[in-house]
Amino acid sequence: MTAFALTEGQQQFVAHVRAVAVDELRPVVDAGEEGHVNRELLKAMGTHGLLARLFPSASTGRPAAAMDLCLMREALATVSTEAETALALQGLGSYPFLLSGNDAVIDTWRPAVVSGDAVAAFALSEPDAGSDAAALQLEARPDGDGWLLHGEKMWISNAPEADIYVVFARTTPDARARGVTAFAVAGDAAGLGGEHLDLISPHPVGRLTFEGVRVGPADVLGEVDRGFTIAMRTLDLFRPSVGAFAIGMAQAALDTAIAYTKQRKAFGGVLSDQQAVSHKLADMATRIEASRLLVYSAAGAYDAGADPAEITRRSAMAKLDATETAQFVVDAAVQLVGARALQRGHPLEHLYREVRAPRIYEGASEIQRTIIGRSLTR
Ligand code: COS
Repeated sequence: MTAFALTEGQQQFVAHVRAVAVDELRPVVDAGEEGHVNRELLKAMGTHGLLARLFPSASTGRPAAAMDLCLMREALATVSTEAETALALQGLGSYPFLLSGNDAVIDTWRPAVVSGDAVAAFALSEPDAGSDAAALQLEARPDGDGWLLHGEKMWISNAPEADIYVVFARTTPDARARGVTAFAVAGDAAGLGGEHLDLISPHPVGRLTFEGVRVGPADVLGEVDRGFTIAMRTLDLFRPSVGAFAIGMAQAALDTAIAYTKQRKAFGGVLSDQQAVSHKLADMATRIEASRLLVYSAAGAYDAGADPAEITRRSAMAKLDATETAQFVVDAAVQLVGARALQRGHPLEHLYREVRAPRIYEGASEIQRTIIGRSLTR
């Protein structure tokens, strides 16, 4: 039995993604407006084949490759969190269409999201329905053969700038998860409005308002009243990759802390000679490696078509462990580097703000524990 390792092909892919990120994407990130959708960045990802790698083919039965998604997110995160986030949001917004859209929806949107010409977004959360997603209230009122959407979505990544949204709306009142339908809504639909939200770490995120947005039967993804499952299956794929993002950030923080403590003179030697420092670095590295393996095993289970309950449990474990690990590692790195790390513009200052949100979005750590706990006692 050998230790787990990426295949040679995967290692080459990671090196390729890093090189693309350094040479091609970072300059486009720098030219963009912080906290807003960077369309040139998405197009560059399309040109360099990263989006196509995420959605390899509609004919595989699985419209996405989880391991490739995780490797890309981890590699991009070590270079540019902005590039990483742009890839991830495009994936999250597009996946429900590719998973459940009819042929017309897929034919219309797939080429544009893979080339990076269309920006996609996933609209589930509401002001009063975050962790309890089945409590969502955005109303789909029957209107002829379709519906009119009324209500609000909150903390929606890529909103209000996206070109295409998957919107989860209530088609049957008081039915919780069994009364939710997923709709495709174009960004320029009449009655759709929104505004940007300002977070501690700049992020393209916003609020959406729906005042009688018309959707018809052709816009339904999957089946009426069965949309909640589409949201959950989407999160099953993306949660391990949130873990991969977190691990990429944690690795970047560890690398920074190692480089600094190896050369920083103190107490007649360098900082890393201090046992308190070297043991802290050891804990950081060990926890990163453990989390990384959980992420890869969750992604591997998804790609291998494991039992759905196992995919869900591994996905929750990977996200929970990796995002909590990343918080610990980034905080520890700040502590080791000291006051310099607090200065605006220092890579650790950026990571310290950036690492916080993944413990909340796509299911807070508490929700991941609920999912894991239920799977153990079901
Ligand atoms: N895959 C497929 N179907 C799933 C599923 C999954 N992973 N998880 C749940 N479902 C289905 C269930 O099978 C059930 O279907 P039936 O009614 O047909 O039996 C339905 O969805 C409801 O499931 P459940 O009863 O478990 O729903 P709960 O309201 O108790 O809780 C949690 C579900 C807490 C897991 C869910 O609300 C959740 O993930 N919350 C966090 C939401 C989130 O991540 N928000 C962030 C938005 S994106 S930034």
